[in-house]
Amino acid sequence: MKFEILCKDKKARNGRLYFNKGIVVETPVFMPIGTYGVIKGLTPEEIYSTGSSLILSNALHLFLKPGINVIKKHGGLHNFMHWKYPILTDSGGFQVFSLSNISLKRNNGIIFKNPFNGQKFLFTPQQSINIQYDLQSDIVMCFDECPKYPITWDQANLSTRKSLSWAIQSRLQFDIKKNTNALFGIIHGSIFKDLRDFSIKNLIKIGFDGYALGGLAVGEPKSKLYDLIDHICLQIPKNYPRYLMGAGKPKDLIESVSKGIDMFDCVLPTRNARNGYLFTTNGIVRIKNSQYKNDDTVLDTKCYCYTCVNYSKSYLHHLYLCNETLGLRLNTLHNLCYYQNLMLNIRNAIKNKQFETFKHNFYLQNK
Ligand code: PRF
Ligand code: ZN
Repeated sequence: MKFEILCKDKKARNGRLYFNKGIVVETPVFMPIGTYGVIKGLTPEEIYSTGSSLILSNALHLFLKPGINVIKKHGGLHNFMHWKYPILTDSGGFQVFSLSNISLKRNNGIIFKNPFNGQKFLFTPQQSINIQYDLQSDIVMCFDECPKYPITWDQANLSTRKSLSWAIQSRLQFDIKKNTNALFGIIHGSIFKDLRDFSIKNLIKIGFDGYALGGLAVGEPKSKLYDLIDHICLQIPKNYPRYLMGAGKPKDLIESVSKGIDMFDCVLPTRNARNGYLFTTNGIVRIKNSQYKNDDTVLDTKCYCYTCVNYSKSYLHHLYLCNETLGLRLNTLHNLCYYQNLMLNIRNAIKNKQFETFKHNFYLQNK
């Protein structure tokens, strides 16, 4: 994978990620999440129709279910799930805590209880990198620890050093495997700027194909989040992609782009869609509300997705109340389209050197 910056508007960047087989992805980019190698309810053709061409999946989840040997037999995750475009895989360090309540931290990895069969095992950086290799992931993430918020400086210091040691081990294992895809380092340090600086400096010394901002959007105040993003972005060498992990309210995307972030992932558009919480250019629509029972207008007049072209809010309301699978699918399609349109508008605003105006107008329309 190669990265190139096409143009800048102040700190906001429009660039390109070049992948194998000539696939090009423009940045800033939003990656929908397909944890188990599926974006719930959608076929790959439908995912692509929303404007998504880089998706995220999770090494640990796929390792547990269906197991890596099953996917290896297919020659990797792309073949297994019939997805022709690039895949970024998260390493599992963050996911262990959401999957199991029994996960003990150790210096060489995390002792983890498989929630499906109760077996305990040690999950290590080497294992994570091997799994991501077997998945044929286009962008491999280092194995890291995402500390909770808030923590003390001393706790954050230990955690940052552990993640750094795991980054060194991840880099080594990736090179041992002669993996020719991309490996991203993950910057940690909680809310402490000196620890963030220490993390960045050392990750740059090791050398990665891109740098992710980890341990953010975990409950810290927005002002802290934005200040840290700004502080961190200024220190990442400019010709490398910068990826903010797990943050994704529309305003967060816009604010982060204005500070120099190029890549995002978040469950928000897909998870909210399934809960009937729909993003539109006129604000949020909670489709279960009774006000939509007889509303024969479309969800979003400015959206040209399959849902908005063909269905009324009244029908989507009905599907929601029937708990109908089609409702989940139509809502997910629309929310992803909303997000990808937002990203397209962001990129166009940067190209036209209009990003500040775009941001201002977006805030006016989405108070
Ligand atoms: N590390 C990893 N994945 C993540 C995070 C992290 O810190 C976050 C933090 N918001 C989301 N996903 N590996
Ligand atoms: Zn739509």
